[in-house]
Amino acid sequence: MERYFQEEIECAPIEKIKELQHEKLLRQVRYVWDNVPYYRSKMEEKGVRPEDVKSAEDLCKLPFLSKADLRAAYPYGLLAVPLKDCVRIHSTSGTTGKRVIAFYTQEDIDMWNECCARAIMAAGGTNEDVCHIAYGYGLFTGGAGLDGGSHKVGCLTVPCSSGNTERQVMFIMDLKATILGCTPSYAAYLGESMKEMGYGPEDIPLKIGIFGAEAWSEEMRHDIEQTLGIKAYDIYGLTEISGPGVAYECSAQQGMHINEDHFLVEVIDPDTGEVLPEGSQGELVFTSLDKKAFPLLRYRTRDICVLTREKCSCGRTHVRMMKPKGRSDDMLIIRGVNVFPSQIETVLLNHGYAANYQIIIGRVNNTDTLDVKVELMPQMFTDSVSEIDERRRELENGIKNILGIKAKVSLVAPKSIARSEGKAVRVIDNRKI
Ligand code: DLL
Repeated sequence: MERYFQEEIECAPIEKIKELQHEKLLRQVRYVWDNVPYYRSKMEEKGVRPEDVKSAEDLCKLPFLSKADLRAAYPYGLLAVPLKDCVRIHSTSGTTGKRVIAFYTQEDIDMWNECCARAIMAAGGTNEDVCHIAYGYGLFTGGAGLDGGSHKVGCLTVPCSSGNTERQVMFIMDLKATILGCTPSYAAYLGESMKEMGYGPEDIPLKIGIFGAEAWSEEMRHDIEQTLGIKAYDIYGLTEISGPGVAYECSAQQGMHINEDHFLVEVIDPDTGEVLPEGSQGELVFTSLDKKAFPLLRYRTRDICVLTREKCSCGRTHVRMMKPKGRSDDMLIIRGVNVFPSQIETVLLNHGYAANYQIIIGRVNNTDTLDVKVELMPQMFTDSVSEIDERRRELENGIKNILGIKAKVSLVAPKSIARSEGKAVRVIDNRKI
């Protein structure tokens, strides 16, 4: 039985959603014009005023916002309400430059929590579940977002945050947790650790996983489901637009429904900025229709993705985004070839490895080098040099076939690549240093 948190809006006829988006968009453009001088001057530069936006089709007249704008406007430049109306901030895990800060009013938090509640119920969660949250709590939005959603659904919420795997396992087993929320890479690590502790899927009480915050493949989903004995669901979001729950998977697992009553989505050509027809692959751009404190219009996510409006068997009508293919700023150009780390990951998983690898890029004599360090699975571990050589060649050929360029693979002992408690760091690009 399909479960909904807000069935009426989740399953509303598309015409009704479009109508709602239309009303909200006009109101929001005026609101931003009146309250965010930074964006107002961007609009003035482009020669566009609020009255020029008469429908969603006019959205393309508005200027984009990017991470660079958020940095330039740091910390308060895009804030639309007096600071006293804000109740919280979250911040991105950016590694360079100033962090991006997003502000929330209580209303913004309530809306966000509802989005996460929709995700939990779409995955089958109810108020009888014990929801163990191992996303980081703190500046990262993962812990707080799922926590808020879990409260709305009425689950018993276990705010474990990330880290201390032994304690995580103890709580999951002792409190009979049925839902697990964390990054897919941490779920894989938890599964690996529980297996080592002697727990098989039949011993583990978990039923549902709600995993997101980073790209993960279908192969990885399958592996996690097997080790933990669960059904794993994808959830998408970004700090700038509110956090997890911008989009989520339902029982059909054919893409993630975007909460279109709150977020208007476009797909653009990342090079030209031109809006592409629905169904084309391009960069996702979001406009938040309800946010009060940090109301971004046309925010460029850098996530490359395809949308579909095909009818979904779950009954929801909101548009779905397929798994992001990668981020346009994650795309590596190696010897002139565009490479997404996910392509290399697919080769590894297809050959029976887990997603424990590192991609190291360097430059020797003006030529890019691509090294892929891959952990052997425990059952593959052997003293036989020829067997390891054979495995290595197999992977090198697999990568060559998919990317068209040669990589040097080295196979390393199980557990020798550092694990991440949050998002995995899989690429080391020494060319930038
Ligand atoms: O990662 C919010 C989140 C927390 C989503 C927990 C899901 C679960 P940021 O740290 O701002 O926010 O990172 C946002 O992460 O633009 C994507 O590139 C990537 N991302 C998030 N979810 C997914 C996903 C959170 N399900 C950036 N699949 C986004 C692939 C994802 N990439």
